[in-house]
Amino acid sequence: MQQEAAQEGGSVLQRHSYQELFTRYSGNPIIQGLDMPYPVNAVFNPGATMVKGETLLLMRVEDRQGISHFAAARSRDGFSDWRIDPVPTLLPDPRTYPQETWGIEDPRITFLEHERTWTVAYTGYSKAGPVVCLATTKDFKHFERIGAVMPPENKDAALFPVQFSGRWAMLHRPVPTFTGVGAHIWLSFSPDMRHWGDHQMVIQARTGGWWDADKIGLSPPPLWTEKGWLVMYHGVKTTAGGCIYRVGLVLLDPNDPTRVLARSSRWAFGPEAGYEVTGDVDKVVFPCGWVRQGDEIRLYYGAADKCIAVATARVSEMLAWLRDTETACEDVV
Ligand code: BMA
Repeated sequence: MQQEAAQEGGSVLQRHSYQELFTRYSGNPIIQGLDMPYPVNAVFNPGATMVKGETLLLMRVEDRQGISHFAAARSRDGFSDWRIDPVPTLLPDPRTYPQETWGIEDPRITFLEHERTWTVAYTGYSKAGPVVCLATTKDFKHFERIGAVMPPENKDAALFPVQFSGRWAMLHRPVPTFTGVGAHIWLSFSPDMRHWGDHQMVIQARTGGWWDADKIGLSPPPLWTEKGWLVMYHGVKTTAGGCIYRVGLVLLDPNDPTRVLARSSRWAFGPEAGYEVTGDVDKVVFPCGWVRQGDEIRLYYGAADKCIAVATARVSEMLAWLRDTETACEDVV
C-alpha cells in the first residue's frame, strides 16, 4: 500500500492507493447467457484448463428450469472469440446417477500429466443435498463418472495433480450438521479416487467479523509453485444486506499438504465491478479455474451467479502478497 498526498481545494487529503493483485480484463464479462447457442438463465463458475494450446472453460450453465449442466467453451487467447459447444457438453443423468437429480454445478478441473487425463470434481445436487462427484475425460466430449465420493453436504472439491506417498489427495468442504461450528476446508486421501479416508481439516473459517468467518470453500484447484501449493479459497461474509463472496490465499507445504505455511489476512479479490455486484446472487466472485502461463495466472470466475469474467495476476506477486499480508492462523480464528 502506498500513501499519497493529494492537493485538493487548498487542503491536503491523505489518499491511500492500493496496488491491486488482480487486474480485470477490460472486455469483461467474457461470456454471458446471451452468448449461449440455446436459451439459458445464466452461465457462471467455470473450471479451466489448457487443451491443445487453447483455453477450455467447462462452464456451469443454469437452464430455464433452474437445473445446471456443463458446456465447454474454447478460445485461442483465453480472453476472446469463445467457441461454445452447440449442445450441452455434460448433462445431469439422474436415472443412472441419482446424486445428479437437481443438476451438476461448479466443475474444477485437474490435469493428471502421467495419465494424460483430466479429472473433474463437481457438485452433484442430490435430493439429500450437495455431494462431491468425480468424473474423468480425455477430450471434454466423453466423460466417465467415478460417482459420488463424499456424502452430503459437501462441495467445493478439487484433486491435487500429483499423488502423495502413492495416494491421491482432494480438498473439499463438508458442512457439519452440528450447529455453530462453521464450514471448513478438509483434505482426504485415496488410493484409487473412489475410496477416500484419512480426513483432516486443513483450513478453518475464521469467526466474528472476518471476511471469511464461519464458511469457506476451495476456489480453483491447488496450484503448484516453487514455494508450495497455492490455494485460493472463498470466504462468505454474512451481512444485513446479504452474503459477500470474496477470495483469499493460502500456501500449503509442497510435500505435506496438511500443513498450512501461510494464509492471507486480507481478501485478494472481491466483488466491485457492476457485473460482480448485481446478478442472480449479488456480490459474488466465484472462481473455479485458473490457467498459468509462465508467471501469469488467468483467473476465471462466475460473477454474481450470472456471467463469466477473467482477471489476471502474477504468481510471484501473489506469493509476495501472501507473505506480506500473512496472519498466523492460530491468532485469528
Ligand atoms: C455457493 C455455490 C456457488 C454459488 C455461490 C453463490 O454455495 O452454490 O455455486 O455461486 O454459492 O451463490
